[in-house]
Amino acid sequence: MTLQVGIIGTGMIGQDHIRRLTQVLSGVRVVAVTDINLERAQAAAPQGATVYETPQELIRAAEVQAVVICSWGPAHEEQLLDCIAVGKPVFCEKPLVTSAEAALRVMEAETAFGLRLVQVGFMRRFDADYRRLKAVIDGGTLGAPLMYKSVHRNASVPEGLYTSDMPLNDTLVHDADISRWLLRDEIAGVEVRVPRRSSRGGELRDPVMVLLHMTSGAIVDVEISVNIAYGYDIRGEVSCETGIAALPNRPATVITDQFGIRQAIPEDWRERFIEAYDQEFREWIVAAGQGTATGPSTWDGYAATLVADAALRAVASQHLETVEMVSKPDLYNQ
Ligand code: NAI
Ligand code: NAD
Ligand code: ISE
Repeated sequence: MTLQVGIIGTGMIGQDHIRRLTQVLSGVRVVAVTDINLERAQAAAPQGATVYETPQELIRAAEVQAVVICSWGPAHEEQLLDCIAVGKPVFCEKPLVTSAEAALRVMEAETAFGLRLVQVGFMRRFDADYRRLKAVIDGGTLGAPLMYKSVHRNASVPEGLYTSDMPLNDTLVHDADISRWLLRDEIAGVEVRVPRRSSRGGELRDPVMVLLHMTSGAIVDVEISVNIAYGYDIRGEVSCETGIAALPNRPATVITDQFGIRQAIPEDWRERFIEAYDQEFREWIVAAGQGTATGPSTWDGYAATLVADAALRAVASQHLETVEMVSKPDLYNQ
């Protein structure tokens, strides 16, 4: 069976996901696209796909069996609620939504529907290195995890579009999610420290240092730097009771020339997580073909959104801000 998919948002990641769904993965076909900027949608549409004028029309089209949302974060809530209203499985890029209240509205709609329909784009959970790291922690040979160091560096971010809130409500969501998943823990509190500002980002608040206080007492420190020039560098190291487990350095061609001996670093998220995005969609296609969703859920999107909200409060207050979750609906325990 071939899953017929509609894409909402044909910007950077929308175009990259269209490429993987048309040229890399099997069992799927992009039959529809839309974007608030219709010219961009037309340019990105694969051969034979229909360009719809609005997300509402695309979501309701009979030919569309499942939806991929790659619009910007503030547009996600309405598009998710629309997919749930018609019972279509939906892959939604992170952040799920941009406030805890919006996340609760999506959760309410999905639980009322009674079946998981939403997978959130937390692709790190599908990365082979993160999966091997988690297997070591879960195996228990190193004892309980006590601390986790997460380094999240972007070479650059789009000037003017990426604002000072975004290290905390756009970028940090990946580190928040991977910490909960790796440590099998929830985040109970957030602190933010702002060091000397990088001159490369002008007035942008960059870098930031975030402390996530986990329910177990474990502490996660996150470095977010979004203008570090040299590349897209993602690191992670878990300190346990009797040892340490860390993500490996990525294998890369060794170049020897007049500047010395060196290995290339990924330019951006597209390159670093290329296999992880492929794998997240492989798993999504299987579940969506059965009319449901697996993987990172609305609950996980809600948790990350709460952390983003707390981080924004913490950067203003310079105090520890607590995170309080509603009780977990049964739908997300299955
Ligand atoms: P982008 O700005 O390049 O593309 C977004 C596209 O959505 C634009 O073409 C825009 O015109 C369209 N759009 C916005 N609102 C819309 C609406 N209401 N209806 C239809 N189209 C709409 O942004 P980018 O970088 O592609 O990011 C898109 C999403 O993907 C964001 O949620 C972002 O957080 C996420 N993302 C995730 C990454 C990951 O590693 N998982 C990496 C990059 C982005
Ligand atoms: P982008 O700005 O390049 O693309 C966004 C597109 O959405 C644009 O084409 C825009 O016109 C369109 N759009 C905006 N509002 C819309 C609406 N209401 N309806 C339809 N289209 C709309 O951004 P991007 O970098 O592609 O990011 C898109 C999403 O992907 C964001 O949620 C972002 O956080 C996420 N993202 C995730 C990762 C990741 O590593 N998982 C990486 C990059 C971006
Ligand atoms: C982007 O939206 C992503 O999700 C990337 O993975 C992240 O590194 C970047 O900072 C975000 O802006």
